[in-house]
This record gives sequence, structure tokens and C-alpha cells, in this order.
Amino acid sequence: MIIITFGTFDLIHIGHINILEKAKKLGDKLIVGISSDNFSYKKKNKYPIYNEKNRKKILENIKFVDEVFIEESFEQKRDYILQYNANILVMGSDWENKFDEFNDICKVIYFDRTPSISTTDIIEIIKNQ
Ligand code: C2G
Repeated sequence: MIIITFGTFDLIHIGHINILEKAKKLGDKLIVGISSDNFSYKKKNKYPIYNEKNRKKILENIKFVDEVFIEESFEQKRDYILQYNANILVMGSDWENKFDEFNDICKVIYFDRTPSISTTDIIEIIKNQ
């Protein structure tokens, strides 16, 4: 089974590790599409703290992750899923129902988010110190 997931994965934290661990347990190979810096800017109106090259390298060194590529846009998601022959798409519950359209080419699973942690919260906490 090939699993695919997507995200920015900036300032990697326990919520990221938990979803990658749960995703990998569903199959043999976990592929991660990380948002390019420009795609991140389009989604959130700000650039990630770590650039795409460094976020990719960090992800590649997490033991649950087998392969990493750069995701350039939402529009290409269907092509990425097909290109990597993914059987299951995993996302966190903040994306619940958002990717149900891909149920025709793979199984779509949403895992509950890890509570009380996010990249945005981490940035705020550091700013306020
Ligand atoms: N996540 C989680 N628990 C948290 C924080 C994040 O389970 N406390 C999950 C998110 O639900 C997501 C993944 O970790 O599935 C990556 O999170 P982000 O880096 O915030 O990804 P995002 O910017 O939402 O990008 O096309 C989809 C997007 O690219 C997702």
C-alpha cells in the first residue's frame, strides 16, 4: 500500500510527527508532498520560516517518510496522487471532507489533529517571550 499526504511542515512539531507515524502505519511506503514556498504564500499570505529546500531535507530524515516532493498547487493534487500510485490519501481533521473528491482514485482518511499545538502557536509563543 502506498500512502500520500500533503502539508507545509514548517517548524516541525509533535503534531506533524504523529500524523506521519499514523499514515505510515497504514501501508508500506509514505510519500509526502510539501508545499512550495510560493504555494504556502498563496494559502496563508506568508512565507514559511524554513524554506522548501530545508523543509524537504528535514522531512526526508524522518524515519516514517520514504519520499518527499514539492507540491506546487491544489490543482495538481489529483495528478500527484495518480503519479505516485497512492492507494490512500491521509490528511489531518482540519481538512475534513475537503479532499473527498479524490475518493474515486484512492481512499481518503482524515486523522484527528494532535491537540494544542500548531506552527502558528509556536511562532506566537516565541514572539511574546
Ligand atoms: N497536523 C496535525 N496536528 C497538528 C498540526 C498539524 O495532525 N496539531 C497535521 C495537519 O492536519 C496536516 C499536517 O499535519 O495534515 C501538516 O500540517 P501543516 O503543515 O499545517 O499543513 P497545511 O499547511 O495545512 O497544508 O494541500 C494540503 C495542504 O498543503 C496542507
